[in-house]
Amino acid sequence: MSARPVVVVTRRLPDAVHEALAREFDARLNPEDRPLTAEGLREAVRTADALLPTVTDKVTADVLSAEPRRLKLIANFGVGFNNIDVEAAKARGVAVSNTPDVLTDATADLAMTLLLMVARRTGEGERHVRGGQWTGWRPTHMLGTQVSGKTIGLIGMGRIARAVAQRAHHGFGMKVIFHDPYPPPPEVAAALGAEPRASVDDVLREADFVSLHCPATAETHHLMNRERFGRMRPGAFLINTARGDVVDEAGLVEALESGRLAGAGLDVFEKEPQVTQALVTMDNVVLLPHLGSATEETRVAMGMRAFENLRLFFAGEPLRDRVV
Ligand code: 8YV
Repeated sequence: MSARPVVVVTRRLPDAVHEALAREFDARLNPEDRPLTAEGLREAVRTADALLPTVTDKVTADVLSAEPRRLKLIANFGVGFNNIDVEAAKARGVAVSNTPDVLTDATADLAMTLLLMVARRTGEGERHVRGGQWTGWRPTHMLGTQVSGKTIGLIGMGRIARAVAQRAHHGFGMKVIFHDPYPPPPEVAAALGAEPRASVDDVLREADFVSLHCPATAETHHLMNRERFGRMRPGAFLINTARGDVVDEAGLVEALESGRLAGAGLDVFEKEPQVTQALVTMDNVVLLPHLGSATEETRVAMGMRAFENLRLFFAGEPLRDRVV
């Protein structure tokens, strides 16, 4: 029997995924969940047939230049792959896969969670009760913003944005508008009650809630900058479950401090796990530690999807989720 492919798994994954990986491969697991250093990743490039990284592993051109290279596949745990220099991987003939579909619902649920939390001031309310400050019900206490009937503007209209549109329109009676350079077919948008707009700025001008659903690329870096915040409706809210790089956090702080924006709900940050200090002090900002896909069911499904890509690749079959 030929040796089984060596797969380096960078972080601790759910048990069911560990079991599947260990059954099929010479899986180098990380039950202690210690993040790999750049040198640890370079070592994996030299000694493993495949790498299963997460968003916390920066698979840079430098990491991929480690020689002699044994690595043939990077099976990313996550749909976003901005942690990987995919051009450098492609140039070296290293394939890359991701895990779409399986985290769509969980992430859309979290976008709605943030939207509701920030509109209804629930983080603030929680802190109020836990802090022992609640003196009793009163008609004008902690009034928030009504969600039902408002307009949500989606930047990007891929899988997750569509699932948000479904929830917002059919669940909360919201008007849904969106911009995407590669829009879905009109009948798909219509079924979600979603209307296209010609530009990001057109969405910003109209939306009460702007929710980001684009990938982090060179084009979307700081897409939401000072100028764009200035084009949002006064009193609008920003929701980000995409990637921190899409938002200029300094510009966001200014827009919140000036009162231009009423609030923000953020699951992702420019320099995770660091969070711009000014945001931490603001009561009208909800901050979550990158929990978009963090359900038991979804994290198992993501692991099994990465496993499926690994299995197909080493069986000589086409990857299900090829990135490059
Ligand atoms: C993951 C995500 O938690 O899939 C993504 O793009 O941001 C999250 O679902 C993270 O990327 C895991 O690597």
